[in-house]
Amino acid sequence: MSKLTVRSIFVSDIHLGTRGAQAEYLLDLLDNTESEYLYLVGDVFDLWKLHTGWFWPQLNNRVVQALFSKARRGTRVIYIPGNHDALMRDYAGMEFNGVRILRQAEHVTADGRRLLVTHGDELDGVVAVNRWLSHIGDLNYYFLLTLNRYCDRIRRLFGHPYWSLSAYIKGRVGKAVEYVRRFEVAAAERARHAGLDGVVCGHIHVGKVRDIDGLLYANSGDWVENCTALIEETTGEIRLLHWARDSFFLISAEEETVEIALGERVIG
Ligand SMILES: [Mn+2]
Repeated sequence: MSKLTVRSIFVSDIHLGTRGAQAEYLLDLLDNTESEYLYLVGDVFDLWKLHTGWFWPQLNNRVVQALFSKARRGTRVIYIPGNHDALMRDYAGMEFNGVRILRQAEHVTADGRRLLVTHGDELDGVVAVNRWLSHIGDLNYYFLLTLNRYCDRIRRLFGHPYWSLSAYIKGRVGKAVEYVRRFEVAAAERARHAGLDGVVCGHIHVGKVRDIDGLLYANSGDWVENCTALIEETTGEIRLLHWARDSFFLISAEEETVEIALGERVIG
């Protein structure tokens, strides 16, 4: 099967090391795509979990191997650590097996736009309502991820594709919606101050491509709740890809058989 060939791929917030990481879907993306650039836009590893509940299945090693193998075969792999893997920021400027580590980057698209690539946690101070709320948010976050996992397991049992409970709840909570909006505006402002044409970031687990007062705002989302990535086409156009929903390679062939099987069970 031929691979999806694009100019660039941006992924972030994979949170390898937690049970919530959807490594299987990410591996599927890496195996079925080819690109000139691959940006890892932070929170690739969840080092906050190193001391409590570190979860590292064999699948995670395959993800890491897939990244190195892409670098070996000529993809320019750039790793910009986030707040959950901030330890890796100490290695900014260095290169490991062809993977370049940077604090932030400037990406020039095929159509000449200059984009700031950054994880986005540096905006927390600008955006957060208050510190107390952000701690509550973090507790909620891990709780929701756990709930999400059980929800997904039950859905799988009934043959439903992956769906994120926590993403659903977040989308409907007023405060969270307001937080997202403020984050997006602050990120775009940052690009404007740097004299650039837009920003590519992650951190808030809400994948999106939108225009904010003439600036491009692009968020690659996450691989815990939504399984999204940003791709840059050879024309320079940037789009959000929902890999768990739209992946021809993973879902489409399976879904049909599942439905038939369920149908038979209902009739029987
Ligand atoms: Mn983050």
